[in-house]
Amino acid sequence: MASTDRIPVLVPGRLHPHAVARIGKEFDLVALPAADPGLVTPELAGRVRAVAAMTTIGAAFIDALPRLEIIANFGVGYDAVDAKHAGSTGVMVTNTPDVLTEEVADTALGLLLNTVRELPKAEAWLRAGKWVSKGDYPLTRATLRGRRVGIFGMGRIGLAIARRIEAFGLPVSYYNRRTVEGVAYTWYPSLLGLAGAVDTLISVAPGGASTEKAVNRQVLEALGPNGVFINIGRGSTVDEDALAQALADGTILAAGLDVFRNEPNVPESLLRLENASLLPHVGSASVHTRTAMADLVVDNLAAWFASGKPLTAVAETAHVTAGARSAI
Ligand code: 8YV
Repeated sequence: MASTDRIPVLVPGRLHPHAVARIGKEFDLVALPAADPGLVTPELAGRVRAVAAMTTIGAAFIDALPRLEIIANFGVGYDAVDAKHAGSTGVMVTNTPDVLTEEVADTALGLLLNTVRELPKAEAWLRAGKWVSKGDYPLTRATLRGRRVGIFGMGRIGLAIARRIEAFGLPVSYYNRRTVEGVAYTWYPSLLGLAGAVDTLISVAPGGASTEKAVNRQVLEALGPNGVFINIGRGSTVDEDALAQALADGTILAAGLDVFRNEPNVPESLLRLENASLLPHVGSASVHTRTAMADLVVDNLAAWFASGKPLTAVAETAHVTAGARSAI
């Protein structure tokens, strides 16, 4: 196999240290403070062939790197990368599916339990000495028992969550634009239809224009006063103002959120709610899984430069072949 240690791989902004270390060993690592086309010198433009990133990669940045062949995104969600533009200019984009599926599904179930059974608040009660001074933690208003669960986004992670929900003894249905082959769970042709049929909605939906604020006032009203909303996908899929309002006025019972529109900033309207369980985007955040994601980022680069075929291309660039960029 030809050596790749002279292939310049640009890392704009922060990236997982294991990915940075491997890129430094296996490629010619080029660090840039941010993915800003204004920072691309003619020297960089003339030689960078790959980008490895967990930040926004816009069309202008892609265009500023005329020799760019591949963008390896750290994360299964790649809404921060303009993959459509990349695909149309012959640039491959890869993401990190599979290696995080079970971890994110585990977190989703933890968040659901935290939300419904108030476990973080019960622990805070104990730590504050209230078990001694005031007695038992109050019985939780909500329970998982008897719930019907709807999943918004039945992809790999959605399926892994559904399997866990089944093990908890609860029925599962889902909304996707199309039915998922080989999946026996009940499909609803609209998110509103799903929300009306269940009392627990788990969003695993990707970000982007097609899901922007999909979870809105109407959907929350359909979920109803016993409704629990969980978001492990992307904050952009939720109208956060409508959600905060629905939680405050009893339109729904509770919410558990791992993702937010403007991370790491969480709206004050959500922070002050007692019936919102909030996590700082930790869905995949274990040493084990983040290391596996970092490896997949670099393995995609290695596969691309060895064979012209990455391991996990995103749909928008599945057609891109090696040499496509220079042919455009
Ligand atoms: C990471 C994620 O937090 O994979 C994703 O899409 O949201 C998470 O696993 C994120 O990619 C880190 O930037």
